[in-house]
Amino acid sequence: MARLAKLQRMVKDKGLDALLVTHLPHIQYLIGFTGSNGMLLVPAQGKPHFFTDFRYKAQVKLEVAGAKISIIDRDRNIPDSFVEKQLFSDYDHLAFEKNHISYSLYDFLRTKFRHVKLDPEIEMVEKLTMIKSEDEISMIKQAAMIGDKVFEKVCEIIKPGMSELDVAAEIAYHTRLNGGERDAFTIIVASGERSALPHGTASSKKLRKGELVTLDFGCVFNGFNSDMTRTIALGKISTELQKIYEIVKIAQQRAIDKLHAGMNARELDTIARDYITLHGYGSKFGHSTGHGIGIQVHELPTINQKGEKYKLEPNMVITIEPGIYLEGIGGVRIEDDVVVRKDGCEVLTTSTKEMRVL
Ligand SMILES: [Mn+2]
Repeated sequence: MARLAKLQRMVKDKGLDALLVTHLPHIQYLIGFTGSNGMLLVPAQGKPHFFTDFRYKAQVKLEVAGAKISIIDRDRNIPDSFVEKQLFSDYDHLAFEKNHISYSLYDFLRTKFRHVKLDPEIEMVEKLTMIKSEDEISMIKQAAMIGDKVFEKVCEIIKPGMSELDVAAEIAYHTRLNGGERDAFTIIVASGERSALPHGTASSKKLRKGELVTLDFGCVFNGFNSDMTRTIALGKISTELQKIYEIVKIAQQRAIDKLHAGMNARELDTIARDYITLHGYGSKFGHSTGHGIGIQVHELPTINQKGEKYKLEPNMVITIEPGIYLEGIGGVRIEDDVVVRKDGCEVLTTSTKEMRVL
């Protein structure tokens, strides 16, 4: 309820009549609904109104709190009911989630409610979710603990001859056994040359001795995500791969050591990036140092060179995940989830970052 009240205050402060929330993770965050179809109208004043369909008639009674509920019959759809109920008849300004609306819905609103000014909102619920409560942090912490257990287990299982898909299947299986509701995203298992692909989802390629294997995975626990990456070695690896491993490990640790509330996201990115650049691999680290994490795997703030506008505040949860990728050779990435604290940070991912040679 506190979340909805905060959002309603934001809607009011912006001089809007209401915000139409169409992004399902935002709807879950605001009222608890976990289904796959729904829209939530959050007015500046009065009770929020949630719309879904018949499939969720019983489920909403169990899940949804803080909103009036309308179940739409099978022959109609949610936007039609906005017209039938004349929902926006006394509105001047209706905001919508710019990054989470279909063109057809936008066009429908525009043509059916010509008297209403439609305001594209980019980062309204996003800003609300950026700062976590201690309860929310404990969910992410438990999701991260599941990740650590899965990593331990998978290290016992991994061996040359298995395919990347075999490893991904073990990660998914042990995630469930340890209480993860689902994978946070498509599991990345990238071995050998494929470890130079920052987002190399598992393939049928078989693992071989002398290769690095990057495992990047996460899970959802009570609606909150974790995200971790470890790169392991199968037997003896080349001197160059050992070298980039050490550089990434130190760059990642330096960012953790220097992180504290009050700095901005760009400064944090610079700490990891400068170390990698100093050692000659700046051009091989082509992605952000990290991102916010919570009800979604990727949230605000984004930790990169454009992050000056994001001051890091206590109780933000972010990832720190620098990497080096050498095309045709291999790559390394190491990622932890951390909570920004006043004088430093709390690292939620506890698996060792010393190179594991299996
Ligand atoms: Mn990540």
